[in-house]
Amino acid sequence: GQSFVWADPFLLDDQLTEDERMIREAAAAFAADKLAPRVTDAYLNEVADPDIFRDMGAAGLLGITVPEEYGGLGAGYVSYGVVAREIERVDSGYRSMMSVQSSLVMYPIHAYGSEAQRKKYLPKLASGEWIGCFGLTEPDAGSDPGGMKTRAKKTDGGYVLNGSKMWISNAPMADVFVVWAKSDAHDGKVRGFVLDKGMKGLSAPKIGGKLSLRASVTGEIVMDGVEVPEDAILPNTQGMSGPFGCLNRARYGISWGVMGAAEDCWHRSLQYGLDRKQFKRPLAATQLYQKKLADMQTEISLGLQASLRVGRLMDENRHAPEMISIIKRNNCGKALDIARMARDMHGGNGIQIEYQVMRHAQNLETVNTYEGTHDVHALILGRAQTGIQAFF
Ligand code: TGC
Ligand code: FAD
Repeated sequence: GQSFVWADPFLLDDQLTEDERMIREAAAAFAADKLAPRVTDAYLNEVADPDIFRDMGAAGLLGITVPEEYGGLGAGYVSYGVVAREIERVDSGYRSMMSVQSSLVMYPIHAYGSEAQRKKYLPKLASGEWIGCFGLTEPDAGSDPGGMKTRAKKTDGGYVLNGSKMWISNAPMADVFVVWAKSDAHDGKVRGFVLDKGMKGLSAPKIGGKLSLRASVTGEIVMDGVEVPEDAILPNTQGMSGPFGCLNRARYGISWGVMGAAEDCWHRSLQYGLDRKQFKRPLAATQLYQKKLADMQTEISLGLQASLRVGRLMDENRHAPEMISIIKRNNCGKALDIARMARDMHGGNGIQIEYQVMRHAQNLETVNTYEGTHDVHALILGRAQTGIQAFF
């Protein structure tokens, strides 16, 4: 037999390789040392610290799946997943900073870029010296990014870009902008471009007033006749499969990340229920409280197991986007439910920053929405079963 490990019911740790366990432990130590001490202040004051990229880079946490020759770790998708889980255990905004840099900026430059682009950008993105952002969403094109208005017009020496992107993580502090535009020279097909900070006509104003993901900065990208040279285009992708290929990786990482945030809520609720007495006994001695703890444990262990399975399939190149829709949708929805439940279980204290659970709940509202909303992933899965697209 095997005694039951309440915090790891299906012995997930046992299913990791030695290397994956080491990477997870390193990420957990980093999160506890470098991220946890910063998060309360960052969240309350809505400040994103660019030094976090340098710190993550020094700890080897940026571009986990990018080959070592470009500054990455050359590890697999399970390693990337366990890192996302440990970082998001502290804050979804910190995981956002990491996943945009790794999956949405380094991945496309590696997968779709020229050798010169890889050499120019990847090492500095891996070290965190440069910060990257990914511009797909626009004010009038969110769930339907194919409806984007940004245009690239061919000129003699390159392209001119016009348009604006909305809700872009890291944009106000970014050095490198991966943006997607319809190109007149390619029958209006979507192409990717890598822009550098300081280009004429390029700006990235911050979006203020967020009540969610306050430790991560979000902005617009405004492109007002930005002239880019020919070598700014990502040569090896055309059409929407380019940006979607990046989203697959980021969504997969999110499925692990949100389980980390949910675990933090679960463990805090358990401790709170053991410490807090009402009606002369601990809250944790009541049936309702225990049922909630059981629900949290169940959903988290099932969610992590599913993410691990998809990660293994990704490492074998046997994944389909719909698998990723299942785990992104389910794990985000379940994590949000768990965080809201944790807020409730903490009573009045649950609204205080020092108990942290409401911060997670607020963050998870965004995570349930970005990278394809909960309902958009349902429609992807509905289409895969029925053969009928129900988007419009
Ligand atoms: P559809 O007709 O389905 O496909 C168009 C083309 O794209 C290909 N494709 C994919 N390729 C790879 N992976 C996927 N997951 C793919 N999904 C589609 C498809 O094969 C086709 O290729 P081709 O060559 O035949 O043209 O496209 P559609 O326009 O009808 O799409 C519908 C829908 C809903 C699936 C899609 O638009 C969608 O996923 N919408 C959600 C948008 C979204 O997720 N935006 C995310 C923005 S980035 C972000 O939020 C970052 S936050 C990160 C952080 O801070 O952590
Ligand atoms: P909409 O598409 O307008 O959706 C509004 C509502 O309508 C949702 O409930 C949705 O599910 C529903 N809906 C939409 N279409 C349908 C349909 N066909 N049938 C039924 N219901 C439907 N984007 C980037 O490109 N890069 C980033 O780095 C980035 N970071 C982000 C950071 C934050 C903090 C936030 C909030 C967003 C970020 N996004 C980013 C944008 C994000 O991906 C979009 O917000 C998301 O895709 C949803 O688009 P939307 O906000 O326009 O909502």
